[in-house]
Amino acid sequence: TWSGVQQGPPDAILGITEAFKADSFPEKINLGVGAYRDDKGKPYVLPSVRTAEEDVVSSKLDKEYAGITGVPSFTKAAAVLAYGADSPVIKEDRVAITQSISGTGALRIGGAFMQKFYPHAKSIYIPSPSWANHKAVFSDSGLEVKQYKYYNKDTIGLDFDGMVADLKSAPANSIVLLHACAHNPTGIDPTQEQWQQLSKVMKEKEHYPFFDMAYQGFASGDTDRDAYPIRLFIEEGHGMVLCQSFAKNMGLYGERVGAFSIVCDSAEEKKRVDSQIKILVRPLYSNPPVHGARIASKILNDASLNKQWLGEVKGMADRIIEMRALLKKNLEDLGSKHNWDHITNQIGMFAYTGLKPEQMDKLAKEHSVYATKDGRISVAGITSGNVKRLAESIYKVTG
Ligand code: PLP
Ligand code: TYF
Repeated sequence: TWSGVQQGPPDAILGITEAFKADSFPEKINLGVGAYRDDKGKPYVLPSVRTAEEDVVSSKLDKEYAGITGVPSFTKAAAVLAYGADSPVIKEDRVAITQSISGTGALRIGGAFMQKFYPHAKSIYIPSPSWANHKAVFSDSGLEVKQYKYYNKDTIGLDFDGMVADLKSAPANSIVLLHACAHNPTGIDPTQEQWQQLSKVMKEKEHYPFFDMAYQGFASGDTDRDAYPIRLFIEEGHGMVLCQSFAKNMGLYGERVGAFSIVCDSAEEKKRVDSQIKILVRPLYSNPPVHGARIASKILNDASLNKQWLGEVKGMADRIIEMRALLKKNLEDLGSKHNWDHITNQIGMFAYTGLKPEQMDKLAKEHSVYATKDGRISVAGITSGNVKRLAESIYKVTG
């Protein structure tokens, strides 16, 4: 039956973990997948998550199904975290929101909703480059995926003029995917002034913002500051859809906790939109899992746990910033002639090193340092114990 099924390529990011596991060198370094590690290189379960989880378990709640849109105390708090407690969209009760299978599931519901209901041409523009899964998720949703300029390889920075020009030349009413903060893979975000300009261009062209916020808190260490573009666009009167992930900022990766929301014009419109989200979700997976959402709900709704969690998010962001500085310093101390300012200018979990695919190959083959071919390294995988050997390896392959 399946003799016609061709061998497919492995996931470009998750495949790296396989290569890493197969390497027997004891000092091997995995900078592939974007998952936070502590300074010992170990996965990190946030203490606030441990406490919330113990609380959830000891409450001995039943295991009944959640509603189609998930755990209400979670989604309500997730919306507040993103839009802000004082946001008019919260006060006027016009955000339709559903729990989702983490950020990816939110993107997939969003793709399906736009494909079914967006009244204009169903093209979505994503940045070049973007998270590799974006293209797959949106084309599987039946949207036409196009790209706008984002990265300037000469400056290893943002191609802001190219981005604006592409948004201006896209047909009016296009859907535009924007990384709210900590752009993956480049680690390069627009400044607040640039966001203001982007909002104006999007307004002029009547483009529809599709925000992906997978790293709220990871860029600056402050969840409110990282939500700046969301809140600015709301203030400027944009409608939007928003995908949230709690994989990174709560370290709930495998629990798959996320939310998808749509900002509507009124509470009445929200009700109608909400009914259609339910109709979309039902045949996809019926209803989402409850355990992770209960943990997240506890953290978001309990004042003292919330405060603790915000401190832990900042702790993760700060450790990453420290590793960026250490990597740059080690490269300079080795006498590298290259400019490594971008390592510390970039933000979030990833650094886009500017290394070529051949150099990345050498890093893996000759130095047992694993990361994606595009030169992206997950800074969260750097520790005070491996940064020196990492810098030496990068120095050797870049000269
Ligand atoms: N969006 C971006 C930009 C990401 O980097 C990721 C991966 O972490 C996701 C969405 C979704 O991740 P998850 O489905 O694990 O929440
Ligand atoms: O970019 C990353 O490394 C994260 C994690 O199919 C990830 O976003 C990578 C690939 C994938 C799922 C998650």
